[in-house]
Amino acid sequence: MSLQRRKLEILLMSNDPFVKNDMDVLSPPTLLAGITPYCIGSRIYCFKRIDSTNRAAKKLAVKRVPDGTLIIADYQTAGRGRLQRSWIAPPGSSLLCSVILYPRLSTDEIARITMVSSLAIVRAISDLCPIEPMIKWPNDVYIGQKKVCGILTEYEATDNLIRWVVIGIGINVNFDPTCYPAIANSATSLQQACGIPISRTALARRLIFHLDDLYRKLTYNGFPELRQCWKEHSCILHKNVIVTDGDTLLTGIASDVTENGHLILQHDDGYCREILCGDVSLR
Ligand code: BT5
Repeated sequence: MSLQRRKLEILLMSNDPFVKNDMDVLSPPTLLAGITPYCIGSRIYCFKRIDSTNRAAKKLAVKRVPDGTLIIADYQTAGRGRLQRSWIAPPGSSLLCSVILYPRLSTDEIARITMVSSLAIVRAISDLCPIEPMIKWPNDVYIGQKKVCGILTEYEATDNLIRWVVIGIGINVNFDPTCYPAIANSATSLQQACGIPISRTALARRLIFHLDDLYRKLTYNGFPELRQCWKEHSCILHKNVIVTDGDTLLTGIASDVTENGHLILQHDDGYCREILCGDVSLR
């Protein structure tokens, strides 16, 4: 049986014994049944409706809740991306969550957290769907030319040392982005890409598993191996790109990503520049 067909069958029958027919009810017992994470999901809060899981997570993070605390919601009234851009997700259609972490990292290394998260998302989607998602630096996951997931990493630091990090993750699962003019041409969902509905519970469980695994590796083994894996899933490396950051527009080849997750942009004259943040599109 082909890999694609096997994955589709897993999806349809929900081979995961802890995922019942009720595909869309996210609850702590179901999310953690049968798995014992090292950290992620140490505590879980599920909301039907919330302003933003990141906003709630940031309030909890300052109270030093357990490392790996997860906040998950069916609907956000004020979901957002970077620079206060809004995040579109109709009720019950998406995986919307935030994870609170207390990593021993300096602020220079914060992008590692976003990179580890995007790799976990790619693995979680790949476990369930017969598609190959790719990572677009710095914080997006794409299927083909369209965005299926965005990550919003926020943190607080003292003296260059991170006190807490919140990783906000929005994955488009079961909705048709073409119904939303703002993202009609730029977004996709797992359902749209696979042609069938996907279990949010199964996806959340795979995400907890992979994020837990990769965060443990980051903590104990460091970043080099993870960086290599991340690079294998990048959709911009070695391509001609345009990087915009505010009014600044730069062009060149996305030649590498550094140990700290910064993009190396090689200009046409050969000069290489390290980029810390921005939006990238293919040239
Ligand atoms: C992001 O920002 O992509 C990060 C999005 C993070 C959302 C999660 S949901 C759970 C948690 N709680 C929150 O409040 N946020 C996080 P950025 O790179 O700035 O991209 C934002 C842009 O993506 C918007 O300006 C739109 O153009 C586009 N966009 C909005 N909704 C989208 C969607 N559902 N799918 C694809 N693109 C979308």
